[in-house]
This record gives sequence, structure tokens and C-alpha cells, in this order.
Amino acid sequence: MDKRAIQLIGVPMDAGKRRRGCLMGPDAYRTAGIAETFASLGHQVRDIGNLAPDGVAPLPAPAHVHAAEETLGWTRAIAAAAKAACATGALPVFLGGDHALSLGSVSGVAAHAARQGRPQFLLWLDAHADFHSVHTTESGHLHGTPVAYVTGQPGFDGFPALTAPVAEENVCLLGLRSVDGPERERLRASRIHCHDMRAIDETGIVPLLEGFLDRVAAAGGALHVSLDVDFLDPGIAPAVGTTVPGGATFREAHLVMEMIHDSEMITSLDLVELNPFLDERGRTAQLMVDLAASALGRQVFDRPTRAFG
Ligand code: HAR
Ligand code: MN
Ligand code: MN
Ligand code: MN
Repeated sequence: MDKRAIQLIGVPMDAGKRRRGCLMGPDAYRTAGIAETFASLGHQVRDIGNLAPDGVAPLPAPAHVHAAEETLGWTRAIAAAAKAACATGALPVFLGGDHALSLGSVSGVAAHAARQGRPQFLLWLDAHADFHSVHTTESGHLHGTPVAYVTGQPGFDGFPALTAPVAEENVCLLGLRSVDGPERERLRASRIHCHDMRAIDETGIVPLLEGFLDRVAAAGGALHVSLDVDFLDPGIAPAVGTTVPGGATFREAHLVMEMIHDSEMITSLDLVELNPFLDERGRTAQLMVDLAASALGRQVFDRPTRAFG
């Protein structure tokens, strides 16, 4: 991979759900040496520190929705930081924080891609589909909504109007094993590519991901990768509030990241849902940093760039 300018953007947010602790995520990644790790791969790293949410006026949301205004304030601040990072030519890495941060990161990077005339693609590595709207969520947890928001689904009144919705057919959800009823029906009616854990069991991860990366390459797209800790099996990644058994293994996860690296198409990355309060001696934070390193070029032997597209 070409050496890149990487911008680390700390997002200490907990607003996307009721259980607290993800706000410690950015410092856990720093403690695990994320900046030094990327620098050791030859990249130029700048850590801009932590963002804070914008102040906002009250938002019309159903009463059971948790921290709607705070989430909106974060969305604005994160989207602005995403656009500013992309404008410098850097590859932003968002250090979460819970998955509601992707309301801002993905909408921000997609606005930048649209200005460049490039289609935005989104790879969502997660046990969950995160395809609720403010009106369909039963838990009221907005970390379960960003895929719906960034693809322009209805039900986000009061949130920033999307300048560049991500086309449904450019979204790939990989690792699914916990999808709610309303999400399933809307996903079925959409053009989003969904690969559950059974698909991974049956064919392995390679053909599923290859098909997607081929489409990104053929379109000359920008590629945002959103890595939720709960994509991983809880046995290797305990530090998340929403563990679901049967997740990606250590090698499956690294292989995904290595293929992303070989495609040379990644333009932005989220590391989300790490809850250091639930970790065991930093092992989950360290694994997330190591996975990010695989996506950005760490490998035993160089391989030729894969002929995607
Ligand atoms: N679908 C459930 C809900 O909406 C759980 C969502 C959990 N989401 C995350 N991120 N942990 O994927 O409440
Ligand atoms: Mn998620
Ligand atoms: Mn999840
Ligand atoms: Mn598919």
C-alpha cells in the first residue's frame, strides 16, 4: 500500500446506547499504541485529539429514544471533522466511541466523495445490521441506526439532511447474526448486500468480500470500513456491551483486513463499540489495533496487489 497520511480522530461518545464505557475507547487505542503502530508501517500519522459534540436545540424524537440531542450534536461535529480530514487528503480513522459515531463519519466522508465525483462504498463489519430508524428502534439506542441514516432511509427528522446518501447497492453488511424483525424486512426490500455468519461458514469469507471489493474497484469508489467490536467472536473480543456468540474468528477478521489492504481502496475507517471497562488486560483494544494494522499494510510477506475490478 502507498504510504498514507492518516488522521486519528478521537470520538469519546457513549450517547448511542445506555451502557457506559465506550467513551474510554480513544484512550485505550492510544494506550495500545495505535499511532506508533501505523507509523511503523511507514504512514504519516497525526492524532488530532478528541472531538466534542456540537450544542443543539431539542429534537422531536419518541420518548424512549436515548440521548437524541447529544447524538445529533456528535453527528454534526463528526461529519465536520470527517470532511476536514478528507479535504487534506488524509485517511481518517475514527476512534470510537459507540457505533452512533458512524452517523457522522459515513455521512461526512460520503459528502467528500460526492464532491470528488466518486461513488461511496461502505463495508459494515458487525453482528448487527444497525438498520433501524429513530421510529423503528425498540431499544431506543441510536447505535442501531447508522446504516439506515447514511443510506437515506426515512425516520431521521431533525438530523442533518444528507448531501450524499450512500447507494444501497454500494453497502455490504458482513458478519450478521442478530437482526431485528423490522430491520430484516427493510433489508430484504433494499439493495443492500447482506452476508450472515452462515454464509461465511458455507463459503468462507473470501468470495463474499471479493465480490464486493471487485465492485468498488470497477466503480473507482471510495471505501469506508466500519469495524464493530462485536463482528468478532466474544471469545477473542470480550470488551463490548452487545456480545453475540458465533462471530468472526481471529484469522477470519485478519483476512478481511488483509484483503482490504491488498485492494488498495480503503479511504476511511471506524473502530467502534470498544468498551474498555469490559476488557481483559487490554486484549480487545490490542486486537482492534492489530486488525487496523492489517488493513493498513502489516503482513508477513508482501503480496502483489490483487487484481480487483
Ligand atoms: N438491533 C438492536 C437494537 O437496535 C441492537 C443494536 C446493537 N447495535 C450495536 N451495534 N451494538 O451494532 O437495539
Ligand atoms: Mn454496530
Ligand atoms: Mn454490533
Ligand atoms: Mn452480495
